[in-house]
Amino acid sequence: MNNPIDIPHEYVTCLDHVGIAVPDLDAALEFYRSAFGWVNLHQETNEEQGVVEAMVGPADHAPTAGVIQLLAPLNESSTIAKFLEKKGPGLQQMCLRTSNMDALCEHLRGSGVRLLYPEPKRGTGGARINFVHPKDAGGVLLELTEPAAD
Ligand code: MC0
Repeated sequence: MNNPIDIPHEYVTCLDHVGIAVPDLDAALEFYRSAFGWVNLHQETNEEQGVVEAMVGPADHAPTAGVIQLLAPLNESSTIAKFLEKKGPGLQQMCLRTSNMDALCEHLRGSGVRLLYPEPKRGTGGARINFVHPKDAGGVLLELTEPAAD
């Protein structure tokens, strides 16, 4: 890939999470609890994204260890409702964490990679998020997240 500005490896710090579309959040939480002993680390509703989400992992998970994000639709027009209708439950996205969203987005756009939003939107815990179009990321919906400072 063309690399017009001198970044990115130090700005992309870890795999933040993989996102799984689920029709029933409680049932999915129970599966990860009973199968693996993983717990609900964080749950919130994101109206703009049309989801109820739960981050699931080991109770003592390290801050840079990737977790699983369970995504249930908030309503019928939700992206997740459409995904469930078209593809059924399963892996919907993978998310990389960045320490500099603006520089990363500039780099990607400069490389011809399509981002879904002109400006980052609000994600989990007040993070700034954007997405690489799946057609430009090998068929994977690739989320980028810059966690909130606190
Ligand atoms: C669609 N495609 C996918 C895909 N969704 N490929 C891989 N993974 C996915 N999740 C493929 C389709 O199969 C199709 O390929 C092509 O992309 C275009 O699909 P489409 O049917 O025209 O488009 P839509 O309407 O399905 O929209 C796809 C798009 C949408 C990625 C634009 O899902 C979107 O805006 N996603 C970003 C927001 C989001 O996912 N929010 C929920 C998570 P073919 O070959 O058939 O042409 S919220 C979240 O994650 C927040 C809370 C957070 O973590 O902080």
